[in-house]
Amino acid sequence: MTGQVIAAHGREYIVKSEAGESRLFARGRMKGKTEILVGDFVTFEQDAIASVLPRKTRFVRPNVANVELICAVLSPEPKPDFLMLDKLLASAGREGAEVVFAVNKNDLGREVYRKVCEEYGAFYEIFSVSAAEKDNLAALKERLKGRLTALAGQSAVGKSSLVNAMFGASLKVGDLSAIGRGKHTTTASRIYFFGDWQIMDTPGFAALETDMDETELAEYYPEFSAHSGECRFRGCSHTGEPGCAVAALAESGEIPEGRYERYKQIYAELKGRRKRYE
Ligand SMILES: Nc1nc2c(ncn2[C@@H]2O[C@H](COP(=O)(O)OP(=O)(O)OP(=O)(O)O)[C@@H](O)[C@H]2O)c(=O)[nH]1
Ligand SMILES: [Mg+2]
Ligand SMILES: [Zn+2]
Repeated sequence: MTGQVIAAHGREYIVKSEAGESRLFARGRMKGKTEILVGDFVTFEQDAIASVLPRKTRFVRPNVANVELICAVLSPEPKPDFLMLDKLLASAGREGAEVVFAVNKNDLGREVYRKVCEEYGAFYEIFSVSAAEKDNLAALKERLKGRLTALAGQSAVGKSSLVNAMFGASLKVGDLSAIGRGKHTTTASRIYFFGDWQIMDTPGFAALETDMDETELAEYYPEFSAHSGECRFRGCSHTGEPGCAVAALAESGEIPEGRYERYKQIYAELKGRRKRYE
């Protein structure tokens, strides 16, 4: 039998298949020691998972498989962490997953939405929504239809609240006192099925890991890739070489300066990490 892992609790997995939902265990000697992730398609016999089928995509934070669309959720409170967001976008680019933005809590103001539109609007679709006031949710919901979609973003931006408001679900939502204390309300990723929708609610994350090589990073910046042939040196890393077209466009404001500054920061982080492990 084949099914999809919709939740994991330690060594126990909930797998959805034609037979409904089953509680399964990882077989002691599963071939190739593959980790089993939420989103994985697996084969199973009786109560044991026998193998993990090849993945379309794989993310490290959230640690999930086969997500095709990421809905990056942001809010005015807690304030966006753009460095984390850019890492998420780079990971999505690398995995070939699509991204849309949901700037939630627009009942608290729209400055964040405006800033996000300025920096990301040229390449990403951005929805201004409110889970609390059910504002603009129909448009967002329509966009998420038909493929495995993960809501991702910092803790307390309202990921679970959005699932509840869009689908009439009753996932656990944090109280306001949790904001800023680093408390996670959702503690594990899980897939929910609502008719044509497959929605994965994920815990907020505090850091983003990726095994990306720094030399790939620029490929996942749509605003850079059109210009990378214009740099003086082939294989320009866009981190300070003379005659760098990307740096010049950041200087003139054609490429958002924040995006460029964070690019250099992420580049340095990836490079430092690789050096340490070599
Ligand atoms: N004002 C306002 N508050 C909201 C809105 N959506 C969610 N909240 C509040 O934000 C807080 C966090 O909401 P959650 O849905 O638990 O956030 P989360 O992103 O799922 O958080 P984690 O599960 O910890 O990752 C709760 O107090 C919600 O009531 C909104 O549209 N407007
Ligand atoms: Mg949550
Ligand atoms: Zn360059």
